[in-house]
Amino acid sequence: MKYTPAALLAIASLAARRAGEHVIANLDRRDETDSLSRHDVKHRLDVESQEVATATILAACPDYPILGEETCDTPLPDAPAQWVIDPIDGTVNFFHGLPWWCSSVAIQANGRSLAGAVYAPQLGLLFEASIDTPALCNGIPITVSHIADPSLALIHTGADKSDVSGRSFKFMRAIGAIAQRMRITGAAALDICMVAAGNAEAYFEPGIYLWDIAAARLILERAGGKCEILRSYENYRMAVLTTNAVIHDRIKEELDPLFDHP
Ligand code: LIP
Repeated sequence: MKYTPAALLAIASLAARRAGEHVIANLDRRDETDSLSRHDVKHRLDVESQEVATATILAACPDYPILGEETCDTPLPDAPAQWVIDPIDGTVNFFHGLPWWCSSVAIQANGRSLAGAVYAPQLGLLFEASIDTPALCNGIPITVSHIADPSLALIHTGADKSDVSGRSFKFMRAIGAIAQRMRITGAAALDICMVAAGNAEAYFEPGIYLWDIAAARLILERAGGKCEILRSYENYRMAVLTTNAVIHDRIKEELDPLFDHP
């Protein structure tokens, strides 16, 4: 590849920042939705900020295709690498005015993230990492926590938006029983960055998408954490467990058998 990880990270960070800044510049359009459903919102600014991120990437690196949440139905050509964009992760939060959302951009090769950035403009947080640079939050190195006892762990989770009935709650019940406290904050990339920064011990979700985790998982791994895809489904959907690494096996032990229970 002709780009260094540092160069790819600079592009990812710029694209994530520009996507987030586009949203901030248009906060007065928070009610402009393309569709509203019981468990989801498709927002006009999602589409626009993906276009902003795409234009930023293509200006600096026209060589690889781009998988974006808003265009995920378009098949991508075979290529040695691909960019992955989630223009607004936490769209439902954003729609309601909750500042807990972010823009996420990563580049992947062979399923592995090489560089990624997660920008939460209303929280003033920019998380970044590449395969040969450390995980940073606002330029300062971050590391995972050392809590090894699940009963002292803060565990973030979320309700799979394609099934917020039985399945998600089965896992939530188990997490509630294991953890010191469970948190459902509604933006997977930020949940994972919280684990990376040592502000939580784990994040699990039974149905999440590649664009939600592509950048954050690298940030977590570079901060000393562990990310494991517990199940893979079609259309870029998966069940994912991310932890501070020391607690990983004990949480997996509790959650993994639940996939096979009705
Ligand atoms: C959302 C997540 C949220 C999760 C939903 C969804 P979107 O992403 O980050 O935490 O529970 O399943 O995927 O749709 O806001 O980009």
